[in-house]
Amino acid sequence: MGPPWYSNTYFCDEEQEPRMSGKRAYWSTRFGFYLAAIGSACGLGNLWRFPFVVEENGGGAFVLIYLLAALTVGLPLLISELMLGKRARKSLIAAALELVNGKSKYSAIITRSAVLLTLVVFSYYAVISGWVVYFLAQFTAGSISQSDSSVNTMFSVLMENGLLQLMLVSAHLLICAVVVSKSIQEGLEKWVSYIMPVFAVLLIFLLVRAASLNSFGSAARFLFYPDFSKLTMASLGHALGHVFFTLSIGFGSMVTFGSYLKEADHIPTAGFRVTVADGLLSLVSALLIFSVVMQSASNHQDTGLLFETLPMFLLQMPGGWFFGVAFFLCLYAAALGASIGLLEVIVSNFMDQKKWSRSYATWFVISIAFLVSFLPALSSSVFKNVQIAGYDLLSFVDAILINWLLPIIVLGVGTIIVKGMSIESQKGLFVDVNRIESASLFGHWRYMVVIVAPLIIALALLLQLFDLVFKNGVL
Ligand code: ALA
Repeated sequence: MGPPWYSNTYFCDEEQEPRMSGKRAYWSTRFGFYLAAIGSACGLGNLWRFPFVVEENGGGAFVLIYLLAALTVGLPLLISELMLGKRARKSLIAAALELVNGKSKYSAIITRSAVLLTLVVFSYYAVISGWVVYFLAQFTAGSISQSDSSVNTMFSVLMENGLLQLMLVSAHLLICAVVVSKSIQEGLEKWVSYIMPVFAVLLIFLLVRAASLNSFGSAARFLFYPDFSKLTMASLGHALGHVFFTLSIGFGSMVTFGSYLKEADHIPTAGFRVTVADGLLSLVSALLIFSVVMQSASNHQDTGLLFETLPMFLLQMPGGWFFGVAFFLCLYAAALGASIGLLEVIVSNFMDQKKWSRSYATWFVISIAFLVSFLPALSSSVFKNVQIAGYDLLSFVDAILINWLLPIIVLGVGTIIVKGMSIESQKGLFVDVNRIESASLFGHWRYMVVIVAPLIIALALLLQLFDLVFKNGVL
């Protein structure tokens, strides 16, 4: 049983394990596809990462650049990845190699690096998901009280206890493994399709409550009034990195999602809706979190921003315990949906490449991810004195993965798609004969992916390099 869009005949393909047979399953309803794709895109990137990246980059001007980057670079590249998946109906590595008849070393290197990057991101994401599990458990047990110091102490205890963090990571990885090894249709979309709409309603409700705080106006001004003097040379790179991370571009998850689209589904519309939903969620989350941050006198920043501020706000509401449990439950569902989207990519690539069974591939990947997670999980305890270029270890891992490696991989994958696929097949996948405007949009899309996106990514990387070399005194 499930919501109306989750039918018993969810997939048209009757194969038990579509990937093993080379056949692909399809979404039975379009709405189901959107919820699953949005569920994979929306997650900790929107609620946990976006607010602290905005704070680091000074607010409104950064938000404006982020939104422009999402529409001009993120959306066109998201469409490319969906196109590749829909055309090849395979996972990233196999789909990209098929484009070049398996002959390009460049394609093999780029796509394998993308899957490797996804594995590292999945592992580091598991650490933050573990923090969510911790707060969910604290709220459920009623061991969190309505005071700033209680919330801060709780967060500090978590930060200082590396073993606890590793246990939380294990719990999260175990849940992901069980869901993914049970196969995609039973795992991924069912969870997402239940919880994401509830989360959206809860966030809007919390935002309405936050609108009564004195700080709401200042938060709105901070987020929406662009003060360009606050930007640094690295801000464009931070905006792009976050766009790719939050839309799950460059990880291959959108290639996997594209492979499940039906023949009649219009890819640009799908990409546009996912981008808009993801952007709205980020803006709502940031407005909520900054209203709360600006209301309290204490200083919160960096990766702890969400966890140090929101619990207190929730507790101060009538029925605070209930809202705390509901919020962290929904946040965990979002984190799980995104984690499963990432894990699915790694597992399906191993299945396609090595012909491993789903279960073997899942447990293999989970074991590696657990080992990789040690570094970020212990960054605030065992490695707390390690500082690299002014970053603690967790922030450094985050910056290297998202601001540097991800844009490079995205550029590589985008190049494979636009060069490897003939213009005729791109047109066939992009244009919907029933929509007159889609033929002219095709030219704009090509211009964005062939010229604008690569130039902006290259410029962002160059500016970040200048920032690193001159501001941090490398030279
Ligand atoms: N796109 C996922 C998120 O934003 C990874 O959390």
